[in-house]
Amino acid sequence: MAINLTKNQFKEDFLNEIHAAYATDLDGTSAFDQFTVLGRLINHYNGRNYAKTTKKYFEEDQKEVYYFSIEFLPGRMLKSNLLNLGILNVVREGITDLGLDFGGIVESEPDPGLGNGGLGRLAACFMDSMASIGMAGNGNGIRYRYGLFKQVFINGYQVELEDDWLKNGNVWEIRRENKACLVRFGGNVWMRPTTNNRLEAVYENTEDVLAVPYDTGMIGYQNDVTNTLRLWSAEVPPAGNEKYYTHEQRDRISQITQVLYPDDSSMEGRILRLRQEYFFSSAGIQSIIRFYRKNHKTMDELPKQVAVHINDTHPTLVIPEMMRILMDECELGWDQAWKLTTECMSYTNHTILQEALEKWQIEIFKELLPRIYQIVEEIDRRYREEMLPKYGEDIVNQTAPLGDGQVRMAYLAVIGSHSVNGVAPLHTELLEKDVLKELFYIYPTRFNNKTNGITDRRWVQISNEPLSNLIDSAIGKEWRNNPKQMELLGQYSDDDDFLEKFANAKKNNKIAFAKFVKETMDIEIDPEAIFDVQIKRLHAYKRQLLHVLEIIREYLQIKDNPQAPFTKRVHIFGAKAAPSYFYAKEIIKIINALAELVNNDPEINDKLKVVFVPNYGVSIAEKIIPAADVSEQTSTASKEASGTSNMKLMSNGVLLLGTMDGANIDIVNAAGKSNAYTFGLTVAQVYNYYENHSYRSVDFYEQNDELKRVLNTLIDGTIPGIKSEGQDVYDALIRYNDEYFVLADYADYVEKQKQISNDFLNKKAWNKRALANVTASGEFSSDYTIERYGDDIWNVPHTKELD
Ligand code: 26Y
Repeated sequence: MAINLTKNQFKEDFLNEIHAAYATDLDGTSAFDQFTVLGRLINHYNGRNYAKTTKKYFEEDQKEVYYFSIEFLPGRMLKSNLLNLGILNVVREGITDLGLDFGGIVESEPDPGLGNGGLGRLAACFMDSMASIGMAGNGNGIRYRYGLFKQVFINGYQVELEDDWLKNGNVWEIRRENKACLVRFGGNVWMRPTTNNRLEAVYENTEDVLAVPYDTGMIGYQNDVTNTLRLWSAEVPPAGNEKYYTHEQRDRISQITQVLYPDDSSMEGRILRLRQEYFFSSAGIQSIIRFYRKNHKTMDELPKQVAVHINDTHPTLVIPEMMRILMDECELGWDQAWKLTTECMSYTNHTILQEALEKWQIEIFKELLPRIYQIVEEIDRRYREEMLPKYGEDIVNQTAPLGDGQVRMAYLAVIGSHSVNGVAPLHTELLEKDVLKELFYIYPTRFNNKTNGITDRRWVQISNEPLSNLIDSAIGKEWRNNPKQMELLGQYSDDDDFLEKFANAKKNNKIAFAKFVKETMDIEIDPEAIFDVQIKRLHAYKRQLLHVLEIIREYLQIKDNPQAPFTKRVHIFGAKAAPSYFYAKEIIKIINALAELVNNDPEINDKLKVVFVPNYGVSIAEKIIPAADVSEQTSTASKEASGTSNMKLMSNGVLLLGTMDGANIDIVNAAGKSNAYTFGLTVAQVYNYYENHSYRSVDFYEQNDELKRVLNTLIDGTIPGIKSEGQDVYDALIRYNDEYFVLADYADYVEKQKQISNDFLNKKAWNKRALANVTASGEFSSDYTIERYGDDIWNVPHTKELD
């Protein structure tokens, strides 16, 4: 239910809270102060519900899910909390009545950048969906003192600044010091026989870290449910603990939760990351077991009460940690502990890139986590003992948790879980046939697919109000509860009047975005142009380069013939590169250099614009997505596990231009082939090139004069300001044989871009196809994804009926 609140009541509450918090009248407060006061009020309004939800789960002894993720990217929470409490409009009106600027207040909230990209944002969509469908679901992660770096461009180069998001406090979090626990690192451990014939782990010289939880309420959509996102912070244990901490140790401790690792697809073997992983895995499992024991005398019911989900391999140590607690603290034998553990655990893989599969040197691992290592060794020993007679030495060596002097986290995760899933049908198929094929052979029934999803509450209802209101007026509000109802929009596909309103909503969003670009970047863009959008991490496999080559092609086309007709384009990018990813940063520089050239050439005459919005993240995405016309999803087939910006753009009526990769395939199937543009090599063709070693990028270069000319601009001075960058990219594509098949896909991609320029001119047909995308987008709601996780993997119920 929505909260019962009148505008007048709200205004009174707000003014009282201003006085309580700041001891001043309204005119003495900043937008941020007003935001904080709104946050406090929301906490007042919702506190009782939050407490009630927690209590209900406990009293009814409900099974709960614990979603372990080293990243969560929730975005700003003010509007989503107001929406979910059903008081967004009342509060907005009240604030406006008081003469305050609601938009400015919203923008003053820091955006918690506690993740890199898709994986972290997925975790946040899942939190929202769990609460909103009434599922008992908790998040478990790290409270990074500093989030992902803030990106600025200096002279076209990416420069990383710290993201001090907690500087002014965080109104949403509750520090629960009474729920803290100790996490042990290092030292020695040995097993001492006890009087009752058991072995007991004795720890010596460990470095103990206090894990303090900060809880944030995850408010469900108008259903009185508030779940918990628990983020752990590392602190020096309080004095009184007999140990003494040196400066060095204190530093090491505070480092653990100091900053998020800014890499998303190349594994860093650094010990600090392993510390982070064990830290939140251990703290989370300890708190789960402590809670379980309040209600239960034996451990037998654990899998009936608890589902632990491992989001990528980063929290895999929950497996040996649960084993440790069950054996060392609850005094269970190995077999029973293993049975309970594997029944609780499930794992999602998010990548097929080898360089993103985590592996830890045994030497490092053992020294940092001696008891956990003993347990992993025993998992490995038993695995080998059981599987060797059935599958032979080769397969067992290839799949065991320990091998090549390393702990192989993905294998440990599969072996210690009852379920392993990929994030789109193609991705799951590739896990089974390629990346994890030997383990699939051994455990065929464990593998399953759960296609990703996104929450339309944030990505449509909040960020695209013009569209949301239009949908309400056409089909009523039930789609807000049940996104598949967007199908009902199908009846308007030939309704001229509706299509015009639909186009107008888009137009207004484009105008708003143009205003933002003008104000923040001082670039004029024409809302009548095609807004061609690519928003995602900068990575070679995602091939922003194709988009770059298209811009160069368009530039040359206009320069060749400035008078010829040309469909206006604005090419919009948002992308951060990992600070150590040199090649990705070179591509950023090239895009910025191109922007400089194209945007300022009088002969181009505003037909073409390039806008690289700095510091892409959830908040920027909310501005770009509603304004987009074309959604670039150009990964090399097989490389993008799913993609999720493709889904967000689809719900906002944006036509996909993409390869048959990840969830693009499912999006195109749902929207209908004629409502998207697909191009490029198929997975089979890519694999064929690998098998036969038959790819020669230079052949594509030699055989396509246009492509040759475009590529040459990287090195012939056409684009001022790039020197080594242009050369390096040119070399990667030609001398080093183009690892991601950019040149192979160029011609087909350009062909589709030309079609887009043509098709866009027929406004009505375009709008109809854009609407077809919205109409079919409901199935990509994370509400359904979470329902499937609950039914098939976690065995946890939910209260809301979904279509
Ligand atoms: C181990 C470390 C280097 C690492 C850190 C972060 C490895 C991976 C990641 C993050 C990966 C990630 O964001 N993957 C994306 O997950 C999305 C949600 O499933 C997918 O849609 C997307 O295709 C995939 O690249």
